[in-house]
Amino acid sequence: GGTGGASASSDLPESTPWFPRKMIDLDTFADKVLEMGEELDSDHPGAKDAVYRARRAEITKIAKTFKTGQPIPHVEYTETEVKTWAAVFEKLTGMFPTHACREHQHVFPLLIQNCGYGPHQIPQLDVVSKFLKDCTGFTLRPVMGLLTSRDFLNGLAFRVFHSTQYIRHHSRPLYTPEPDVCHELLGHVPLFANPDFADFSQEIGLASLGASDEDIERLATIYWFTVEFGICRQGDQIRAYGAGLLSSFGELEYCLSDKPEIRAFEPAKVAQQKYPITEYQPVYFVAESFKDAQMRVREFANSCDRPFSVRYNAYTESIEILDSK
Ligand code: HBI
Ligand code: FE
Repeated sequence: GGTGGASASSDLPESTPWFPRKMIDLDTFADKVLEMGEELDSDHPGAKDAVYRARRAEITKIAKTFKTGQPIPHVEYTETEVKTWAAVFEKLTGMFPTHACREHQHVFPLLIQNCGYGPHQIPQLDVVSKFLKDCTGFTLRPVMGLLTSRDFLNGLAFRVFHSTQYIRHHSRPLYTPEPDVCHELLGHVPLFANPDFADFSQEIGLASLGASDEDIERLATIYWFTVEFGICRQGDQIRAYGAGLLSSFGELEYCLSDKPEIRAFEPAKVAQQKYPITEYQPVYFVAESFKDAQMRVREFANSCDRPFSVRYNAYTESIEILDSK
């Protein structure tokens, strides 16, 4: 017993999928990345560029060897990399005032002041992680590429966001088929500095711990339509808060146009929605507020068939199991 690892887990049904119980358990995710991890997919703009691939491998080595509690090593980005960042930064920051939600706009100047955001350098994950920790308790962990939905969502239960540290290929600064540091820093990071959004994200993470494969699929779909492609009502306007929108200048324009269909955010329905991953979304779901969205996700999580519930203890950075729900 003692640390709550072995003894309490014997109380869980045997069919319960393994899940992290302490922050250090996240160290086991480090080398479990999906496709485009070490080998780049063939339609990736950098696939045939040996220099790019070697550089990417150099940066992902940080993630491969990272351990809980260590500072995230800084990367000295090249001139080419900074130029790519600058192109994305200039394009997107021009659109934020008219397209990003107010929470994103509130935090962005603080990131410029405190974290080195600007066109002339790529902010360091370590600096950004410390800033987020002060704002909401969220931290960043470097990751080599795409994690499974289960691992990725499980991290959110600990208020941990797995972030890539490499940048897209310089040949197409406004395109990337996978997450990169532009997507993470410009799309995700500003929202994780908001307390209500942090709570909302952690709620999805907590629901994912020990969930069935079917429920993981549903939660990943809810994640997709909120944290990645969510829009929200603000006064008489609709604005973007999803990182996939805030980091794509084409879709950011499109999502607020009259082309896509817009529906109310009801998790049970959202969870069933099919979506394309290589085209603009035909459907978006509009949240009334992050607090409202969190309550709805909590209700949805209670309707899932997990025979126990969980709580995060921030003092011990560990998960407590509550057997009756
Ligand atoms: N892995 N590193 C990383 N970054 C993501 O944004 C990400 C992921 N794995 C799965 C995922 N996103 C989502 O599409 C959902 O499946 C949770
Ligand atoms: Fe993302």
